[in-house]
Amino acid sequence: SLGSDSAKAERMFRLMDGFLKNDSISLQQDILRHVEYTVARSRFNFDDFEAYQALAHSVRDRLIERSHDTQLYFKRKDPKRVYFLSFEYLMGRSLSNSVINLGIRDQYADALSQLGFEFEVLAEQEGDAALGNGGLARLSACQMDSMATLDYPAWGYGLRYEYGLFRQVILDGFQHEQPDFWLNFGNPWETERVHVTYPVKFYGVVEEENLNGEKCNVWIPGEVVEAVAYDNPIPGYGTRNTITLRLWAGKPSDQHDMEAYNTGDYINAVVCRQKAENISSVLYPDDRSFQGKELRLKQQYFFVSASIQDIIRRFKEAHSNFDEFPEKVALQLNDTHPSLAIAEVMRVLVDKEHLGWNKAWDIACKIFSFTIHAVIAEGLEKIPVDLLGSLLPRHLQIIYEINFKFVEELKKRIGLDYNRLSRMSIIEEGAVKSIRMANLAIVCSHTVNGVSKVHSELLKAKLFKDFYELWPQKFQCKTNGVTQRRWIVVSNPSLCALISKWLGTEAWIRDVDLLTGLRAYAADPDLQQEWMMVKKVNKMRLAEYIEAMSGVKVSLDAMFDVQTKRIHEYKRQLLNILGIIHRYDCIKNMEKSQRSKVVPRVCIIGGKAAPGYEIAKKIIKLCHAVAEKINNDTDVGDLLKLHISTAGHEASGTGSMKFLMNGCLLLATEDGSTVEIVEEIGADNLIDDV
Ligand code: CR1
Repeated sequence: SLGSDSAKAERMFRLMDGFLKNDSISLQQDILRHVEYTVARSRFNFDDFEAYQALAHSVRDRLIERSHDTQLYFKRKDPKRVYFLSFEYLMGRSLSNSVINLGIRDQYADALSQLGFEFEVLAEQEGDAALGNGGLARLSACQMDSMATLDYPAWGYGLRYEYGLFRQVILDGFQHEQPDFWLNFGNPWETERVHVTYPVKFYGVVEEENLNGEKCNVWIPGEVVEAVAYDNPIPGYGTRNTITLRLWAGKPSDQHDMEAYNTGDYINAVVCRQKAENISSVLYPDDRSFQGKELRLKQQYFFVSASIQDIIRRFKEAHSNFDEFPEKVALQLNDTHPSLAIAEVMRVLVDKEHLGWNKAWDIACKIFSFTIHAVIAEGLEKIPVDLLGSLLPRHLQIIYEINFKFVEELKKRIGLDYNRLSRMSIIEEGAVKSIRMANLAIVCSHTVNGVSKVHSELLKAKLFKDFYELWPQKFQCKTNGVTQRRWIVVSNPSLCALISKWLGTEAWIRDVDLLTGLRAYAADPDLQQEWMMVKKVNKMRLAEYIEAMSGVKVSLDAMFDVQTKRIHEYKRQLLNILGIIHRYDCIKNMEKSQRSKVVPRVCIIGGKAAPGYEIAKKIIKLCHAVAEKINNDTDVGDLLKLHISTAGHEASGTGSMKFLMNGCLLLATEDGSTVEIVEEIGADNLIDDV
């Protein structure tokens, strides 16, 4: 036993090295042990992939150790915990990130080379965990890294999709989607917690019962699915703090088909059990258009219900009174996707814990905060009342009740302004009566934030003006960021080495503001030369990749002009292509003698289109058609119909930050987070006119 006082626990946590040693011999032994016993290959005969698996398992051991210590530490300290609820996480690969954050990258590289392997080569064996669509999902991943690094007592909750974002295959210039069964070769990073499971209910009816003279609602479900936890450790950089991303998967429940077994329909009962797993099987690939699909709603409730049960279980282990709940629990809603959590918390507190409506609502209003990532009203989720009522009958009642009380209160504040009342109502009347999830989230949350200054102002002035006028204190701005650990240290090791050398410290890896220290050397010709070398070598790597992928040879002396992000009309890939066509035309019409003055360019456009988004798919085809024309330089083609979207639709944008921190120039409009970026880098580093 470590004793009970928290100071002792803290000391243990700081000093404890764990059982595993990180010297070269210990690492080699650990890797070989995993080759032999985990991967079950002979330690005298294994290939790169098996070596990667063993390596990953040895890293995982170290993560697990830290994660145990972290949990023990926080259990004893009992701080307020932050729970980040997100429907999507784009974690990508874990190996390099983990060993860098653990501070044992070099030790591993050395150990592997003693065994005749190269770290970089094995790292390439890892697949991507692509459990998300784009910016929102990568932001979740960056936030987990930051919370771990800043020693937060944080948890991330989400869904363990079996199929991540579809793989893009291009045939004849057209995008085709293929399933991303990322778990095919196993996932060494996760731990299945067979004992951390919760029943999640669907359908059925609500009945009123009498409990000690009080009326109380009992939900009798029509279907029960079990949620099982898969834990993914997230190590902080330069700290032992290792937090957990807990992802839920669907599992058949013993409760729901006993009936079928009893009536003898054995085969059907087994088939039915299998269906439960479908809940978490596939990620929806549309990042902005909302469709009222039942499966998606089921997924949302499934992960929300399991997470809330888990959070309340943890709270109750240490507390007997819900008065303390708001001091111990903060729930961050990442967009509207998890906002059913509000109704679920109310249901648990009212129907199961019997706190009474007012007390439950008071607690709910103290624990939730809400991040909005959308710019336009069409991007906001609306759930048809009929759909919600059939899938989650009790939640519909609760949302009606929340709305009734809210509208009554509102009438007292603003009078009988029916237009405004109907705009602010959580329920939207109309052809399809539906629940406005953003309104629900705003009504209950103590803070609401946009993701850049422009966006946050827009929320106050347009999208949620009525709410801002009612509750100005709720509205905040939290400009997005990306972690330099992923986007410089992992992705650009030579730039990382350069920065650390010139700053004389690695402290910038924790504290990104220290990068401004480089300004003092910006004019130093030695730094400039080293910087150019780093860029050149990276360009060579990219050129090799382009040739391997597409067969196109590109010049290293050309300027690389890159736009990589989801394909959307508002992101203006079309404008980019038209610009390319224009430049092509100019070159064609130029005197031969003038051509030497043109800066050669390699234009690179990358991104996936949602499978049902026709125009985005046509943009992909256009890209390929233009590329084929230009790369083979025949005559300039047909007339074009065009649609150029306007600025003002990007809530923040995070891709540009990743390029920027790797020394790229930015060609952008002062929209979204570009405004804050310019504040940091100076207007002279923004090109908004070419
Ligand atoms: C926004 O479009 C922003 C990210 C992260 C996106 C983008 O501008 O940088 O969120 N929204 O905040 C989104 O993916 C589903 O909505």
